[in-house]
Order: sequence, then structure tokens, then C-alpha cells
Amino acid sequence: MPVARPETSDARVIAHVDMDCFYVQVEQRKQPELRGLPTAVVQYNEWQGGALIAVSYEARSCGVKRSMRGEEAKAACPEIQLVQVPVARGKADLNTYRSAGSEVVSILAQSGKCERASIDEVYLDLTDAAESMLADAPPESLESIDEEALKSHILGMSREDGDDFKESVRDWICRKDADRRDKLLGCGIIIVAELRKQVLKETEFSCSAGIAHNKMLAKLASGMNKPAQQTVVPYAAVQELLSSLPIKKMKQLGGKLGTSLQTDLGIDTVGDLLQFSETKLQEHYGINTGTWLWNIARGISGEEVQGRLLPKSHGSGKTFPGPRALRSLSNVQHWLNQLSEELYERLSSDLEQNKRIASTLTLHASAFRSKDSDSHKKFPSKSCPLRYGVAKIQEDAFNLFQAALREYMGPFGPKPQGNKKETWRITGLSVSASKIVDIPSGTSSIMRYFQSQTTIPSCSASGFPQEHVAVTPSASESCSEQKSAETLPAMPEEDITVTYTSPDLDNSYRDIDIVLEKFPCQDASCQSNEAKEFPTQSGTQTKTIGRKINNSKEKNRGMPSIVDIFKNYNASPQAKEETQEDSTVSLTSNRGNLSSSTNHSSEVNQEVEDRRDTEWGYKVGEIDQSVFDELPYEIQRELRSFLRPNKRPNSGKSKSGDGSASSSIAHYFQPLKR
Ligand code: DCP
Repeated sequence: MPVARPETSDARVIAHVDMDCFYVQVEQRKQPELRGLPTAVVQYNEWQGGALIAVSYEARSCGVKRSMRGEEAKAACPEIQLVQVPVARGKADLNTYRSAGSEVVSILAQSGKCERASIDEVYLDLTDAAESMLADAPPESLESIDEEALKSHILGMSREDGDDFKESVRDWICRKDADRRDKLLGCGIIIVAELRKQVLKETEFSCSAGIAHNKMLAKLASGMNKPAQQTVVPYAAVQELLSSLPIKKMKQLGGKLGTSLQTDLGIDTVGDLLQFSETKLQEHYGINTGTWLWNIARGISGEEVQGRLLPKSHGSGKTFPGPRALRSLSNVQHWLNQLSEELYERLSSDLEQNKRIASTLTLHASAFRSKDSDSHKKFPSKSCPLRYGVAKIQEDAFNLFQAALREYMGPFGPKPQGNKKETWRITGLSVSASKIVDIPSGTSSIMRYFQSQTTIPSCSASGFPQEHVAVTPSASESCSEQKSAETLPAMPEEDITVTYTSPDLDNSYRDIDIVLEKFPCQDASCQSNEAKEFPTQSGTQTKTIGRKINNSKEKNRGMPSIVDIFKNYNASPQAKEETQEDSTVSLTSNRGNLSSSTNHSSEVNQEVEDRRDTEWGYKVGEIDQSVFDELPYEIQRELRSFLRPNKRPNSGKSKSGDGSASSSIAHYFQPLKR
């Protein structure tokens, strides 16, 4: 069945700019004596010299790779300079790199619509700039063309042996008989070369770029000739590029879908997809994924460059591989406190500098259990309304963790294994803040916002005078007051006599900067400090819970000034208008305001259904894939598997939403029930 086809957009000029060995360049700018030397940035951890996270091109030419640890790199390249990543709160501090990325963005953003895709990557829509140039000063009218532009790689450009490379490029850029699309790309070449020179001059960082008619092709091209070069994909070269592009090299095809294409359809390259009709691809992979595959085989992508210079979310995370896995609640709390502090620091500066606020706090963790047969069970992610103030975030994050842990360990807590108790290990933790919006202009709206901040989310589990602490099958959906590890039900802090096998003991790890984005909170209950009717585990009994505001008890260390102004503002609650997002998948939350991103057992589902009164729309199509690159690998693996479409043989049924992600994510998230 055909679905709406994206515009081919082949008259657009899109650039993907990617910084070269970015962290290394940042460190080399700090220590110029390192320039030109084989250099790598390593994680702060000292084990075997630390994991390499960025490698200079000089070091790469000696065989050093990012997968190595410091000691291995030294063996491959004895003269390598290893620079340790800055550390704060016992974890990597990426602030320097983030600010360096912002310097670049602020230069590039002057040229057109600019989308910051990751810490060191930017998309630019240069169509308007290229059209103006073509109209006012086309390349053939220029006295000279910049050397940097003449060094461009133009895919498919025919050249006779012995031709001067730069002359050939000049001829291509200045061809009078070229069609409009190529002429626009010719202008794009000149504009991007100029921008890259400006970035180098102002920041001392070199970058590479891809220039094409859409984001997908521009991204593919930017990595083709690195460092400090640019590559162009004219319309006529698209098929050749895709016919030689191994299927797994395509970003979204690196996982299960790519494997299925290889094994089930016998596909090796993206171009091989051309032999299948759209209907055939839809039969195999569902309507949307099938159409998406049909399109990418032809180099078609309708994805627009989003005008976005600021991150859509903030996050802080850390992995604890191998023996460093966390095994006690007090340790988890310690790290959540550190992560929350870092998160709050970033939220505060976003508020101060950009007047933006986030409203959803999400906790994600990766874990394994001592019981091997269940070790594949995913640790559920949990969200709740975000309350400003470091102590509040710490408290909420820990409560989310405990709720998730109860769900992870099952309704009755750790099960006995012989004479030992089943235990858990945490190998990755992250907290993130999403649904970031500008504070609406006008004092009253700001006041309305902070007024809601003075209320406690009805189920933040923080400080409720709740008489009944339930460890329920749906404990994750409820909230309970458990202020310290000691009050928790039998969760063993440590059981060193049990031998653990972790499915994911990847020794290389990085601290992260994340995030899951756009979880629209449509939860009116989070706006109110009224007492709530809240069901207990049986679903039959209700408890009245609620709490009056007591600002004096709530620590707001590092509160930004604007928050200070309003922190004591304590007006009556106002219901927040609910707007229903057009979502493909929904996360549901009950009054507890804890939203779970895992499937529950059917009994639990039923109970949750019964209590459901709000919905959290989750628009799959709005997840920015690139942010996942910054997650720890274990978390990336988990999340990517949710975001990748599963093979759905005979799925003739229409699936709503963004095709590439909707099918598998629908399995993962609680389906929307109205
Ligand atoms: N990074 C990290 N851990 C990883 C990958 C990357 O911390 N596993 C950090 C360090 C990199 C930066 O992100 O410098 C950007 O990553 P890229 O993948 O873009 O790689 P580089 O910029 O280092 O090199 P290249 O020139 O190949 O793009």
C-alpha cells in the first residue's frame, strides 16, 4: 500500500558539518604543544590506561583506534599523548566540549537554518543562501574561487587522467550547462568552504562537511573524506553512492533491521533494495518501514533541518561496568545525587541563559540480576514531573529508581535462590530532563509556571504523609515514602557469595550526556497540591495522600536567581490545560505521575488500566537518533533495540506514526488505551 511520499527536495542544499576528532582538538587548543602529535583523550578511569574516546588523525595513522585502552594505544604508538578527560563529581565533565561545540554552532548558525545534531555535529539548510548566490553572484561570475572550495570531493565527477584536480572542481562548480540542482550545490560548495574556514579561524577547530540535497546524503558524505575536507553528492551520483554503500553503514540499518535485510532479503548494499517493490518491502517490514526503505534506496529523505541551536534535553549519566557495578541502594543514591547535581547545574544555566525550563525528569538504568534466566529483563525507565531544586531532583530520581527497581525485581522482591537471595547489579545510571520549553513571555505566565513548581508532584513520593508503604506488583506505578535505603523492603545491598554473570560487561565506558526527548507531560495532576485519591495495591482501597507546601524544608542549592524570585510564591493551584498530542505510542501514567516505559504483566496492566487517568504522549518520530550516540553503550543497545523496527512478516496492517521506529517501540511501551 503506498503511503505519502516525502518530497524529493532535490533542489535543497543541505550540509552536515562534523568536527574532526573533536575532544582531541579541544584539548590541543588548551595545550597547543600537542598539535600535530599523535594524541588521544581517555576516560578518567585509570584501569589499563583508561578507555580512548577520541583519537587524533596522527594517532589513527599509527593504528590507534577508539576501541583501545590507553595501554594498548601506547603499545601501538609509543609516542602517543594521552590526555585525561576533565572530571567533576567523580565522572567525566563534558562542559568544556559542550561549550566548544556551541562556539562552532554560533558561527555556523549565521549562514542559515541550523540544527545542532550532537555535541560536535550540525546540519545546515543553505538553500536560501545558495539561491541568493546563484541569483546575485553565481560561481562563474566570480573572479576567483577559494582554494578550500576547490579541494572539494565531488562524487561522480568525471575527470580525465592528468587533469588538474582543482581545475576539474572549478569547472564543475562553474558549468554553465549544469542543471539548477547542481548549480545550487556549486554555490553550497563555496558557502560551506567559507564557513569551515571561518570556524577554523575563530575557534581553531577543523571540521569536515558533506553537501547534498538532503540530510541523509549530507551525513553520509561528511564522513567520506576526513579530516578537514568536504564532499559533495550531486543528484546524479546518488545511485552510485548507494549501490556501493554496505547496508550496515547506513545509520538506521546498523542493527536488527540491517541484519534482517541481509539474511532475509539477501541485501548487501543500500542500492540492492532497488530490486524490491514498495509493496514487497511493506509486506516484510510494515507499511512505514517498507516505504522508508523504498525511499532510502533512492536517496529520498524528507527530513527537514530543524532550526534548533539548543539541546532538546539535558542529561547526566554514568556506567559502572564489570566489578564497578553498583550493588547497594546507598551507592545508587550516591551516584544519583552526583548525576542530579550535574543535571541541575545544566538546567539552571539553561534557565538563566536561555530562559528555558524542563518539565519531565526521567531515570534510566541498566541492570542485571543474579538469576541468569532473567538477566535479559530490562530495567524500566521511569519519569515524573520535574521539580526545580537540586535536592528535589535528587529525591525524585532516587524515588524513581526505587520504583523501577521494585518493578524490575518483581512483585515480591528478591526471590531466594537456594540458600541465597537473588540480587541486582546496576551497570548504568542516567537522569535526564526533557520537554524543555521557553518560559512564556510575560510575568504572569512565569508566575504560573513557578507556582506549579511549588507544588509537589502528586506522586513524587517525596515527603508524602503516606501511612501505607506498599510493595505492590505495580509498585512502580505507585509512590511510597521511602526516604532511605534502610526503609526499603528486602533488597539486599550486597551478596558477595553469589557469582554474577553480566550480559553487558563492557569494560570500555564513557560518562554521558544524553537524552530521551519530548515526553509531553499532559498530566493535570502534577499541577495541583490538592489531596489525591490514590489507590493502593489491592486496587480496592484508596488512601488520601497529599501535602502542603513547605518551602523551608526544600533545599534549593544553586537555585538560579529567577527561581529564587518565585520560590516562595505560593498561590492556589491551577489546573493545567491538557492537550492531547497526536502520538504513535503512549506512555501512561497513573496519578502517581511515574510513567513506565516497560511492559507489565497482564495483571499489573489491568490494575494500571483501572487506575489510569492520564496519558503521556510519546511521539516516536520526534526522537532524535543522534542523542543516543552519547549514551553509555549498554543503554544505547537497549534503547536502540526499542527504536529499531522489528521484522514483521506479513504485517499488512497499517501502523501509525514514524515508520522506522513505530513497530518495535510499540512493543516496548504501553499501548495507548483510551
Ligand atoms: N565520543 C565519546 N565516546 C564515544 C564516541 C565519541 O566520548 N564512544 C566523544 C569524543 C569525540 C566526540 O564525542 O571526540 C565526537 O565523536 P565522533 O564520533 O564525531 O568522533 P570524533 O570527532 O572524535 O572523530 P571523527 O573525526 O572521526 O568524527
